[in-house]
Amino acid sequence: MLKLHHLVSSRSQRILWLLEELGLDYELVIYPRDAKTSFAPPELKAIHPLGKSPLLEDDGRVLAESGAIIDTVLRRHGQGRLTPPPDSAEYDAYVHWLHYAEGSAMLPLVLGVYMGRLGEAGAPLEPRISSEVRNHLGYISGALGQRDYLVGNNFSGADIQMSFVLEAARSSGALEAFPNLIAYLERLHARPGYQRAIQRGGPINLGGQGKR
Ligand SMILES: N[C@@H](CCC(=O)N[C@@H](CS)C(=O)NCC(=O)O)C(=O)O
Repeated sequence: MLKLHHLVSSRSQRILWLLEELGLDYELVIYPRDAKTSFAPPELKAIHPLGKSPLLEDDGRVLAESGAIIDTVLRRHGQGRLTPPPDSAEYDAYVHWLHYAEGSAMLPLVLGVYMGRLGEAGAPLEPRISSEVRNHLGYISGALGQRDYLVGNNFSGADIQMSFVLEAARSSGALEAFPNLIAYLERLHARPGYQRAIQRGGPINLGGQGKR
C-alpha cells in the first residue's frame, strides 16, 4: 500500500499528481504548514529524519526526495508508463531532467526567496541570482522549443518533476519572459490527472515568494 505524506502547497504535489496519472491506490495524509514560518510540522520528522515533504511509504519503505520517488514509483508501479525505453537516448534526457530540477534549477529560485526575506540587506545578491534564474529558464525554454513535452515529446515523469521549477519561477515573476514555458505549464495544468491532484491535495500557492 502506498501512503503519501503531503505538505500543502509544496513539492509533494508532484507525487500526488504522479499517483493520480498512474491511477494507483494510495492513502493521502495532508499536513498544514506553520502559519508563521511556513515550515513543515514536526510530525514529518517521525517519518523521516529530514522532516521534509514529499515522503512516500511503499510497503513499509520510506522514500524521500521527489526525483528519486518519481523514479522508484515508475520502476515499481509504472508498468512502462511515463518513462522512455531504458536503452533509448530519451531515457538519458529523462534522467537528466529528474536530477536537474532539484540538483540545479531550484537553487537560484530558492535563494531568491531567502534574498527577498533579507530586504535591503539582500540587494547585493540580486543581480547574480536573477541572472542565474534567467540562465536556467533560458536553458529549459531552449530545450523545450516548440514541443509539448520535455522528453521525446511524450508526457513523462520528467515533466512532473520539472513542473515545480516552473511553478516557483512563475511565482517569482521570472516566467513572464518565456512564453513557451508559460504555455507548457498551462498544458500540464490542463491534464485531468493534475486537476485531480489539486482537488485532493489543494492548490499550489507559493504566494509570490521571491518576487522581484
Ligand atoms: N529536494 C527535496 C526538497 C524537499 C523540501 O524541501 N520540501 C519542502 C516543501 S516544498 C519542505 O518540506 N519544506 C518544509 C520545511 O522545510 O520545513 C525534494 O525535492 O523532495
